[in-house]
Amino acid sequence: MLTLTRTLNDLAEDLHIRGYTLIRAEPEPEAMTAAASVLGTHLGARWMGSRTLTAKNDPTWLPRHTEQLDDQEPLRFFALGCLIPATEGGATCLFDGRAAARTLLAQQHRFTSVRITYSTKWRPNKATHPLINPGVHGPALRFRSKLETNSVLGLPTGLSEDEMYGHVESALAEAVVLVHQWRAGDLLVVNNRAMIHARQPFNGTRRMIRFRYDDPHYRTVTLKP
Ligand SMILES: O=C(O)CCC(=O)C(=O)O
Ligand SMILES: [Fe+2]
Repeated sequence: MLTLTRTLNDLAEDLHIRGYTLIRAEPEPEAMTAAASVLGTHLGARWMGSRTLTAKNDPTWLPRHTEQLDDQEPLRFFALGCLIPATEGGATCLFDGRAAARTLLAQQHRFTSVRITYSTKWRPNKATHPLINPGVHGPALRFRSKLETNSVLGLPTGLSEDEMYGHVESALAEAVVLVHQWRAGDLLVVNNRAMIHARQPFNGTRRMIRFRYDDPHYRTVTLKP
């Protein structure tokens, strides 16, 4: 029989296997927070840090990244909700970091020795992560595109830093799984240990709400089991 209603277990399975899931809610902060809370509780999260992000006319890409790489343990999950979509562009793109890791591991270079130290302009935290990390569903990338706040270690002989970035970016380009064009009310939940994300340039005002589960630096919503 065809079942059209999705259960919390279906959404959790999407996150673990596919790497992301999508919920539809009313496009206002209370409804989005309620939806993110129900799923977060089901996933075993204890709290969320919630923040509204409003921006206008950004002609640049937000570079491909794993969320919160300046921490030793990047978040397990985060969610992005759309309150007002951009008038043009502004899609959020997801890349499967497990597929990209497999592509890199099949190449002749020894990417397993590569590590990158990440910092940001916003706080003093700093952490070093192997490019390829073991995960519950096999090796997965932790990565942020080349920035001056990245510092690369452990390059194998014969591979320059720019060549390393080039190989990683092309492995990610092959592993794109979602170019999400936002509708008001979409809540996209992402497995941050499996996926890498980025955001297209956009025109118009774009208003989003972001939830980070178990963010050690920010707790605005306590989740009850
Ligand atoms: O706005 C988006 O689509 C992504 C935002 C994001 O990745 C971030 O704030 O870290
Ligand atoms: Fe992000």
